[in-house]
Amino acid sequence: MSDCIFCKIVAGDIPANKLFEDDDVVAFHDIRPAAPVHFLVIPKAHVESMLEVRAEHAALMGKIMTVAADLARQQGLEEGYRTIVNTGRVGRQEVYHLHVHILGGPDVLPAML
Ligand code: DGP
Repeated sequence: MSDCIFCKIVAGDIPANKLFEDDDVVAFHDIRPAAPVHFLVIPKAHVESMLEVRAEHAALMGKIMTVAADLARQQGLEEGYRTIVNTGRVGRQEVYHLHVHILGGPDVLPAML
C-alpha cells in the first residue's frame, strides 16, 4: 500500500526506532509515546485492521502477540503492561495498518477499562 505510513516503515522508506524485525513482523517505538515504554508490533503484510482478520491470519496474529510478549520482557515490563488494538473508526484507529500497542511503565497508565 503506497500511501500507508506503516508499509513505508516496513519498506525502510521512512525511519523508525525498531526493536525487532523478521520476515513476518516489525516492532518499533511509537512516535507519540503515551507511556514510558510504548511500542507497536505490526505485520509486514498490509492487513488494515482487525476487521480484516480471518482464520488464515491465525499464525501471523499468534506471532505478533508472541513477539509483543518477548519484547515486553526485554523492555523490563515484568510486572505487566497494557496491550491495545484500536479497530476501525469506532475503535478510534488512526493508522490503517493493523498494529498492537504495548504500553508499560511504573504507575503512569491511566485507568481505561
Ligand atoms: P492507532 O491507529 O490509534 O491505534 O495509533 C497509531 C499510533 O501510531 C499512534 O500512537 C502514533 C503512531 N504513529 C503514527 N505515525 C507513526 C510513525 O510514522 N512512526 C511511528 N513510530 N509511530 C507512528
